[in-house]
Amino acid sequence: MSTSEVSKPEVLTATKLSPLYMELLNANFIVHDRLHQTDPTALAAAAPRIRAIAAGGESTVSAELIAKLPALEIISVMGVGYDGVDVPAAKARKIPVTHTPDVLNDDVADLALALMLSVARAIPQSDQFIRQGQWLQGGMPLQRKMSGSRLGIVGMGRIGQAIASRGLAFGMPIAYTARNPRPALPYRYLPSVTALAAESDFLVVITPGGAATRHMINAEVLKALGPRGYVINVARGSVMDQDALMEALEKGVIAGAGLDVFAKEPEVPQRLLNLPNVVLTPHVGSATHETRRAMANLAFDNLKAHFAGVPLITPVPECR
Ligand code: 8YV
Repeated sequence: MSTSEVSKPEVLTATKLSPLYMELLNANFIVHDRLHQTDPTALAAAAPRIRAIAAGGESTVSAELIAKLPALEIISVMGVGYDGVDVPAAKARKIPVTHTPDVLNDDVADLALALMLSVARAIPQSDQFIRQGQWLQGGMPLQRKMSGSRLGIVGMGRIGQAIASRGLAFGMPIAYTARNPRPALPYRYLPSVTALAAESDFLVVITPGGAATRHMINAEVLKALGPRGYVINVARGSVMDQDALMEALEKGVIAGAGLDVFAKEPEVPQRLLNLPNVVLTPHVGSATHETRRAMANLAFDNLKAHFAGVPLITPVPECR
């Protein structure tokens, strides 16, 4: 080990991370890649020197893992969501958690609108229609108009607001539900997700994951959305009762769904794949070169700030 390596902080990666984040970590730190999963004995040996955990938005960082790392000083998540991190356990040790808000707002909002249009206008089916030569036999069946229809947003944080502003450009009346109303915003607040669903044509879910929102979109909400309603999930799979959703789609309780997130990724049940009225994407809300680069930089810059002893750039709200 060279002299410069000796002074480099040691970092554990929580799960397989983006190559863009890994590149920065490898260039600046001594990285123990998923040692807790691959080699617990080696982890025990390195643990007294591990000062940081680098994680992704879907990573799990349990209280048990935190407890195994006596020198842990910071957890930096490359992702806006950090529902997999046991924040209370980190806070109990005064270990800050950081995430990457804002830089992905546009991409996730763009994908929400793309899923809305895809499911309402049957874009994947239209593509298949041409490729399979069906156009030669006649035109595509008519589809559903999106512009001007009612947009309901579950969660009015930064991404929710980016979705709302896009909805305005489509002439959509906008309502939302959230933990707290935001009177400064020009959108109608409804106190319950069921009430919001009843008044929406497109119900877009962009609320944090975790215990507080688990199965928030359940059979009752889907029933309220009704047979002309579409549900779009760009949040976390845990927010949706996936069994209730499949049943609602099969029975025509709702018109369709656009899903970027699933209960047990990367597994998607065959029952969901069999449905014609869903459009599926593999958790790609923030997956553009530009945004993933910005996320990796921000996740790394938080670690850099910590080790330089300067204020963290984007600690999670609980750690501010
Ligand atoms: C990514 C995400 O999948 O930001 C989040 O919370 O779920 C996604 O943007 C992930 O974080 C990439 O590491």
